[in-house]
Amino acid sequence: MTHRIAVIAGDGIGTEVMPEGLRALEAAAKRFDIDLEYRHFEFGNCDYYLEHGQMLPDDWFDQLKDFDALFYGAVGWPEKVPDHISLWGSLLQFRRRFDQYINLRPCRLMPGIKSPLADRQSGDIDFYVVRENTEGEYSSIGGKMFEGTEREVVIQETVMTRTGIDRVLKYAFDLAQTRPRKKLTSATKSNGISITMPYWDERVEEMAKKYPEVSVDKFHIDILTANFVMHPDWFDVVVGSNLFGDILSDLGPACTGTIGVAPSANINPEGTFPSLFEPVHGSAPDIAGKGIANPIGQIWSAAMMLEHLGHQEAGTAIVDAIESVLAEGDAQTLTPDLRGQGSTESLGKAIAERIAG
Ligand code: GGG
Repeated sequence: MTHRIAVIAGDGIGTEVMPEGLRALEAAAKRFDIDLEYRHFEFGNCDYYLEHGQMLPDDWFDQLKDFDALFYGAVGWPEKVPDHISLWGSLLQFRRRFDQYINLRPCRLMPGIKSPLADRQSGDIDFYVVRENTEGEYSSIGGKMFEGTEREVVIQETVMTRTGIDRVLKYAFDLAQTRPRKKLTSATKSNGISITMPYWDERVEEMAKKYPEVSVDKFHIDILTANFVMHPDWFDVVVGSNLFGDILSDLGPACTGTIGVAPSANINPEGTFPSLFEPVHGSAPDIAGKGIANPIGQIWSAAMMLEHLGHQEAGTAIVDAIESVLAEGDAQTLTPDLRGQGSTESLGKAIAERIAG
């Protein structure tokens, strides 16, 4: 069976880490005899916007909907296009139109990486952030009034639906149930945000009744972020709204030493539409073009994609290869965010060689 992968590198370091993601995929495909077919798309980046006045062509949905997965790099180049236009014009369209309502973001302290938190060893931090991915604070409902005057007003609504909350909670509880600790933490701010967040809490309580083996903690987002830094070992599966999940899934990897290693899967669990796999990091214009971006977030996302496509063994082999190269800690191979003097390519090649076995 051939898996058809749509490849969209996007902007900035997305174009630099993508070749290393593909190199890792190729190595895994060869070793495990997996048939992958790629098609590269030149849209979904800010240069495309400058040429066409939009991030995607009108028929993007039809062009992409029959692929088995989308492999994505990063989006955004604020000097060319305001960030909210590039994001809403590309990535958020994919998430919404392909109903990728789960954003799954593993957070693990890898061997050989020094956590900025004192006394943390590999194995101490190992949890998932499950982020609601199609509604919540990321809503396009709102508007402006009296623009350009002193009475200027801007309003943007948060949208939470019972369906939207229940389906992300179900995914998170199911995941927690498969984990040894069976622990779920829910992030809200129900004291200050007095309608949507208490509603989320109610849905958590309702869902928890179906999962008696899962222990449930609820935290307000402010103290939860503090606890990510002070007690990252407390967490197992953390579920939150679109915005809170986004923040937690940057903070979590930062606690593990570098956001450069963090992967993500934007999943349509029903398989009606393709799911999308991308590093958590953005396009990082400050280091783009230097060849020093860490490719591990992209490579680990490739592992998640293979697992999603049914190739668990190949996904595990990629993660093992990442861990082995990190544990070795060769400064000539590792990128500067890992305290090395290597490049995107040197790190990507080392991992691909290890995957090949
Ligand atoms: N590779 C992911 C990426 O480019 N992220 C840019 C970003 O700002 N994303 C916001 C989000 O995930 O909601």
